[in-house]
Amino acid sequence: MAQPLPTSAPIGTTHTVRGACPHDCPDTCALEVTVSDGRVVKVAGAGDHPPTAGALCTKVAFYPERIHHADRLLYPQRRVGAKGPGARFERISWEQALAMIAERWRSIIADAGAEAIVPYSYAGNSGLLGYGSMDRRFFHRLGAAQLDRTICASAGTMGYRATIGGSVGFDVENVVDSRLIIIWGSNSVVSNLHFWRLAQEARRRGARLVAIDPCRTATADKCHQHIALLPGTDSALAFGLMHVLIRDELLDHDYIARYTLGFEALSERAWQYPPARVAAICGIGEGEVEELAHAYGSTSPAAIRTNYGINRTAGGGMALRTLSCLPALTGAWRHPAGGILLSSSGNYPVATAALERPDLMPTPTPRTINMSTIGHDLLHAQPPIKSLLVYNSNPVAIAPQSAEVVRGFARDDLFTVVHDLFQTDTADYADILLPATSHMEQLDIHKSYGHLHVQVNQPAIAPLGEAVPNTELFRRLARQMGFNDACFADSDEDLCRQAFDWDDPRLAGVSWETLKVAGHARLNLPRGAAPFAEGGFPTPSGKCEFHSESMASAGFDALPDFIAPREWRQSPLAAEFPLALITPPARNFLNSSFANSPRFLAQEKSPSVYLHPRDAAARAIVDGVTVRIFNRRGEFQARAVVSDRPRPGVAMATSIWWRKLSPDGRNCNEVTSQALTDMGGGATFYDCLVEIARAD
Ligand SMILES: Nc1nc2c(c(=O)[nH]1)N[C@H]1C(S)=C(S)[C@@H](COP(=O)(O)OP(=O)(O)OC[C@H]3O[C@@H](n4cnc5c(=O)[nH]c(N)nc54)[C@H](O)[C@@H]3O)O[C@H]1N2
Ligand SMILES: Nc1nc2c(c(=O)[nH]1)N[C@H]1C(S)=C(S)[C@@H](COP(=O)(O)OP(=O)(O)OC[C@H]3O[C@@H](n4cnc5c(=O)[nH]c(N)nc54)[C@H](O)[C@@H]3O)O[C@H]1N2
Ligand SMILES: [Mo]
Repeated sequence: MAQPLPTSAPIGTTHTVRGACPHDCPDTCALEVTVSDGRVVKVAGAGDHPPTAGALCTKVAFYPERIHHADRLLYPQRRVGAKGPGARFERISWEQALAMIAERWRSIIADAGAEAIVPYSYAGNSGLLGYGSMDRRFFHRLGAAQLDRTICASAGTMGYRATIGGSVGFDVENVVDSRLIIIWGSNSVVSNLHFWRLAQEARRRGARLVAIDPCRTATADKCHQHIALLPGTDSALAFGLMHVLIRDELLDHDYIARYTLGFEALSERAWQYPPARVAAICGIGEGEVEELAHAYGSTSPAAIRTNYGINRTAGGGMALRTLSCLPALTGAWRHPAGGILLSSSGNYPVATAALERPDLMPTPTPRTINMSTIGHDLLHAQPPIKSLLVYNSNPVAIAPQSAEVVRGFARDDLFTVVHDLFQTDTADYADILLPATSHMEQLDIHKSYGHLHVQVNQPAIAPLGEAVPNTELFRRLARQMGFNDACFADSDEDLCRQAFDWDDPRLAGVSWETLKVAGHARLNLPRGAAPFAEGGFPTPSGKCEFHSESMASAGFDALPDFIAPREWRQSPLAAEFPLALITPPARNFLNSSFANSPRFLAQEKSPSVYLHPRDAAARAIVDGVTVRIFNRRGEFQARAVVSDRPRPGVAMATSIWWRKLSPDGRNCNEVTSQALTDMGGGATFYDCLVEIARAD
């Protein structure tokens, strides 16, 4: 019934297998996995894969510890005590587990319809098979509710697409030749390490590096300049830059005339953002706006590397929509090392419909649940959610406004199935807990959102215990539910073959057969090229769209604008909760993954909140004391780090700790809100006012 297992090598031998890192990170590294006696003993970055260049982040370099962690889930289990922290489970067989799930789902479908069943998944595994293939087919065929996967990138993706047309940008390999690199709302050293390597090379060749971030991060430390704006004010800064570029004639009029749409209207809007106003909105100096605009307007090539850190406030969509106007104004796109990059994922000819089979869905199409409001929806959705299957995600730790999320998951009448490698905070609420393989135990095929290579992940070892990949879980569930459609019999290798449109010119010269042997291949896009030197944007007009008719007809502003954070520091709420809290990733965690590793917990020490000395002094907070971080939604505790890393008025707590491994049993999502972004229905994790006080 299972997939054919990789043949284990004879005892006493060592061999190396080509893998791909499946974590939700732009770098998608190529791995060399050394196996000895059926165990993974070493993981190294592939030297022949240009984006990886033989180097790995610390998390993945210690991967054998994660694979062979004593806490790996190895067998199906069912809960025997109460839901929640401390939940107890007992081993059952796969047959029992599948039968229990099918029986319960049949009765839910009979009573309330299949829409009462909700899949909850994100990118715990980012492989094309692991992320969305057999699982989607299964839920489509079941007629389950659909999940809108908005927790990370949907706002920025939509805003960027309005201007540029898709998730495309400069070829990251070209950035070594940039003269100015603006790292805008991204902490490359932590969350995009292999871009940082290229930026360092550019720096050695004479580039100037600028970081735009409310915190002086490890990345900002190493840049020539750091602009510490208030969270959620990026589009105001971008408009300030436009204002100066237009006022001081630092434009490429020829590029604008040929390859953009709506310049006049955009200029009128930019006119409303003189540097003095922008400085007041962003909490920075007027000179910083002027100086950055002049540097940007007079340095070529100039590259902007942005990321999703700026799409987590009320105006997160507009932030990316506005920023992405800049390179067309100065003609930065003319140069291979100029332009902007948010994500490169739109370059891949992924055969999404073949993988996911939306045609299996019933009509009318089942309802959609937004994953960013799962707490609210578990408590209030109508008709009610009766069952959840959680995989590739740990919502009890990572979803906003934990009090509602936890209350929702604790519902006695909710039937929850969790498939994971570990007993996460979410697993504590499972009725049935199923063991997942790691990527080193399964086959997969990968795109990337930070470079332009396709990769294969070959299984290195046999599945541990009775763990199965996501694909196999849903094959088994399909069989149990009596779904006979041929697509449920596809093997993982069949799925790999179906994952791309191999006839697309971007895959010219690459086939599944060649890729399987080589391990990785660059998309067939010209090296050293400037993709939009002569326009050709994937927008409806083919131009860079300052003015977007499609946004207007969808009910949005036809033009970019600045949208203030919902919890704005100048609002009445700010009197009670004067600090803007942001909760970006800790270096040693990947979202909540790795946050149960003794090694990385030791390195991160304890949940901490960074506070500027001025804000700390005003609250009699000294370095090292335990503080409460709170607002009307909830509170959590952390160790205070008094430091000038965050700018005054901003607090920064590294994320995402497991609740049950935190001293107070809670984490930073106690205070984050379920309010959504301006577009794309995204989460607003960094739109969060709090107060902080000593815990004693
Ligand atoms: N080590 C590590 N790497 C990761 C992850 C991880 O958890 N750990 N997560 C992965 C995932 S899922 C993602 S989406 C990416 C996330 O990586 P990024 O897209 O880079 O986003 P964040 O880490 O959320 O935030 C990046 C920086 O933006 C700053 N920031 C916060 N708010 C604002 C703002 O309003 N404006 C500006 N200009 N800056 C702001 C933060 O201080 C932070 O330094 O990284 C991936 N890589
Ligand atoms: N406060 C705050 N909250 C945030 C963020 C923030 O910056 N601040 N960042 C947000 C962002 S950008 C994101 S992307 C989300 C991420 O949130 P999630 O997508 O939930 O990511 P993880 O917390 O890493 O959890 C992934 C889980 O999938 C499991 N897993 C890994 N591989 C597989 C597999 O092959 N099969 C199965 N079944 N399970 C597997 C892992 O063990 C892990 O428990 O968090 C969001 N939450
Ligand atoms: Mo993310």
